[in-house]
Amino acid sequence: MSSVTDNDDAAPAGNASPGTGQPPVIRVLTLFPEMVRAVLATSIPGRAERQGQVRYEVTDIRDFAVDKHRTVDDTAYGGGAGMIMMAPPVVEAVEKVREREDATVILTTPQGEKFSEELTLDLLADLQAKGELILVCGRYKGIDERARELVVTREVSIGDYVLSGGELPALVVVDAIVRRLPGVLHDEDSAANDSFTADREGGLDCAWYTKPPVYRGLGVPEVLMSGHHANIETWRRQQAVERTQERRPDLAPAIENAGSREGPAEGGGRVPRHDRNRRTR
Ligand code: 6GU
Repeated sequence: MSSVTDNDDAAPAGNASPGTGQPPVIRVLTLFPEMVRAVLATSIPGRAERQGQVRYEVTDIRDFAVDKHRTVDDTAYGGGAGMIMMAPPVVEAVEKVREREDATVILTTPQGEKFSEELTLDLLADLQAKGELILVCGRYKGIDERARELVVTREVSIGDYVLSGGELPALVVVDAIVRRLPGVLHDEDSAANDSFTADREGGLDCAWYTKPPVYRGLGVPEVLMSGHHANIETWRRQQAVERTQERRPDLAPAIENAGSREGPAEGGGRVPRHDRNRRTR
């Protein structure tokens, strides 16, 4: 196991584990450690570790195989296609890396509870309270049920489709949590009004524009060029509400009244859809 970034010169920055002065640790157990390390060393998750706001420990489950061939999976008792992750390497690995008996141990599996903003904040609070969070990357066919019984405390899925392994889901979960640690995001990463946040009433974000002012004949909504901050804010809120109602009516109840607090802004109106490939429903 090892940290994924060189953080020798990093000072702990306000995200210390309770009582230790050390940043909280996220431990990822996987059969593909290089894949996991590469992603966690990149972009905001990598910067967070280099800044001393979190630490990652990636463990190769194969190191805990119990035979000389380093076997970690086998066929299912009772028959059927597909390999099952054996219980011993998973259980031994978790017990070896776990620092707290009560650490949350998440297994990524299509049979888990669906990942969400709410679960992100729940796991963030857990990481901050315990200073430790453990993710076990499952395999498609799954892991021996006894490993779940013995060491897994929570199972998470990132949606109703099947992936080849639990590594990408684990990385999704880690990214979502780490970007919410205090101080990890800078102003330029501005996230207060991201989709699903309180600022967006749990709905989607609005459309955004930057230079150039005209691209291939397409302009920018006039209100955004007006310098009138109140009107811009109203337009953006209205836009976010319309977008949510159109694309995610399942989220719309959350923002039912959000758009009607103020009247429509001057120069407002819908953003035209420029995606020629989008099919109409
Ligand atoms: Cl957590 N694992 C796998 N293998 N596939 C998934 C998933 C997890 N979530 C959605 N699809």
